[in-house]
Amino acid sequence: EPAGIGRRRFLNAAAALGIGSVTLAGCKEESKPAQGGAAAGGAAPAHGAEAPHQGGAGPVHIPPGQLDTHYGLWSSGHTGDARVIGIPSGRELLRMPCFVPDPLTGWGITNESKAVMGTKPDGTLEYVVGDTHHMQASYKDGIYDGKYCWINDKINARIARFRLDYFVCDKITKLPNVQGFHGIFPDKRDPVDPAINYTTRVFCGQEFRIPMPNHGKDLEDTEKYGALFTCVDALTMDVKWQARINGNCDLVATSFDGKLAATNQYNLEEADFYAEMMSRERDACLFFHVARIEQAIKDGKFTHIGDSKVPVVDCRVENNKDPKSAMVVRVSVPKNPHGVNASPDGKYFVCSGKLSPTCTVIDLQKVLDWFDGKLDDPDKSIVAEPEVGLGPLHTTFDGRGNAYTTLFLDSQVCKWNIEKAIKKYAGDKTVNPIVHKIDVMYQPGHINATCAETKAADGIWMAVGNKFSKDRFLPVGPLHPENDQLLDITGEQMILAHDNAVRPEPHDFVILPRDWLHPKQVYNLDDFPLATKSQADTGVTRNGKKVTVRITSVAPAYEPTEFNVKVGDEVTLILTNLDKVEDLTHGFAIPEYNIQFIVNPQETKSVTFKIDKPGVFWYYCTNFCHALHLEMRGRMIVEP
Ligand code: K7E
Ligand code: RUQ
Ligand code: CUA
Ligand code: CA
Repeated sequence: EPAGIGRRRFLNAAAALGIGSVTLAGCKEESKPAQGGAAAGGAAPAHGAEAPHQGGAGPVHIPPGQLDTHYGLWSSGHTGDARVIGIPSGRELLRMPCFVPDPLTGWGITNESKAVMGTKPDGTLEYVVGDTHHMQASYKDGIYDGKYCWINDKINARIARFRLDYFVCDKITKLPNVQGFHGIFPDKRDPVDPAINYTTRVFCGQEFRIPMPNHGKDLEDTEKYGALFTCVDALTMDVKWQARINGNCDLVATSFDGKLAATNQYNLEEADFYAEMMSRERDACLFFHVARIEQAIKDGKFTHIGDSKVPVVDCRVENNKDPKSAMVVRVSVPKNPHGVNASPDGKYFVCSGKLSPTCTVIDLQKVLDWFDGKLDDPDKSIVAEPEVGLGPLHTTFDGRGNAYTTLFLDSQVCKWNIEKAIKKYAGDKTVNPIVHKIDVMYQPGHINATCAETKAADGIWMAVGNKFSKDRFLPVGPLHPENDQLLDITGEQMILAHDNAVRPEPHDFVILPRDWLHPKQVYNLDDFPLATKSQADTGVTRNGKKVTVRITSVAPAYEPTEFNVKVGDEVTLILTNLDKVEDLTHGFAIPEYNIQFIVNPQETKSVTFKIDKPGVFWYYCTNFCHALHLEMRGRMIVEP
């Protein structure tokens, strides 16, 4: 028995007796046919099951033929990509490759995806690993507009954008002079132009301090070490500017009025080792005045680092002491905070304590007052510091004035009321801001409720990403799945509704109603410059050793069904799927040549490869498409 769960089992068994019928699946009807009398018979299962979900958010089980009510956009951690999860079912609907190759779609194999990912001079991929943490979507008028979402790669300091019409990655940008790129957040409107009420910037935090520039000199000169807060243009995906800061960045938040961006900082000590990183009693939440930074750049007040062309402004606090011109201000937060999250009413940022059992609530109007010279001490913008429990990491919101913070060490979620926490901090000892705590399994990190960081936060479902699942799933060897749990938060008390095993390891995610997205399910042939629009235009064209092969697919056949090339040729093979029917995807694989990809209806993809093995190679369809799918193949005939 894993240590520390005995108490859980006792509590859960007691709760189960009260309800009278409990099933392993948490859904009585569903498990009846499969499990017979044993599961439905009312005996509490031996191993830690909860009562069936009976809250106000609706059923968790989505019956066959029915659709989920929400989309979940999920990071995949060191799997290096992103996923789309149906909520509330927890079903994984799609893997969205970005930073690492994916043989299903041919990501990292096709020329089009390699152009997005970036290649070395020899044509191979620049990077084949990735570590995605934070997934955030584009805004308009304070809610998601369904256009884009972004995700970070912590390993190689890249940011990827996905188009949400096709759910594909269309751009990847590398941040210069950055290591340990962690938090990201899009802005929600422009700080100056009221007509720009949508996302045009994405802010990116650098966690690891490195020499600036990191060219092998200054390896031990801590004065030369620094960290950057980077602004990426959301539309062009170019890096707009960077801000040199003290300490480090971790997570990022933006205000609804567009004026402020912030990052929590846990290494104000500027230390290289964890023990020293914990030496200060308080670290900080660092606020950026976006309009002033961009004015400074217009005024030419910037430098460059190394050979990067990106303008870098000086946002170190010692050079930003005058509130009237400062681009940055530091609000102190207890020891080594983690996530920073914006409340949906637009008023507060909440930093989670991590090493402190508290959350720190910062009033954004008061931060703006400091920048206006109307508040003498930036710490006077702190309006609450409720004690929530051990190891607070991230906070989400229900749109009804409550916050929900994950407690990593306590393996709980704490629901607390923001206004009550403010009253208590102001001196009213009679109020208790803590509303409810619930056990989650186990060690939760990220948390997000439906539409929580939008003006439409609705407090229906809340997902919690647990870093350990221990005994919650069938054992599959030493690597345990992780446990994404779904909670119903419509009532006063949270109700645990559903466990969902996920491959390690998701960090952040957002959940939005399904009608906020408008995906297209068939491509437009005209969007692909290389498209072969008619079967008559297929075939081989040769230019010396460079050979272009144009192929089309119409179920159940390619056109042509064979082509000839020679050892030493460099082949560019362009495949257009002329099928127009929704869901009629074909695959394309060539044995011994490391070629595999799919083409969706009306899509075109290309691959370029060197011919080095003579013989007959059957190219074939990998994606079951027709009764004659197995017959959908052709010969690549390679002459010596
Ligand atoms: Cu968002 Cu997991 Cu990268 Cu917190 S970090 S848990
Ligand atoms: S054959 S649809 Cu790959 Cu066994 Cu089956
Ligand atoms: Cu085309 Cu299978
Ligand atoms: Ca610290």
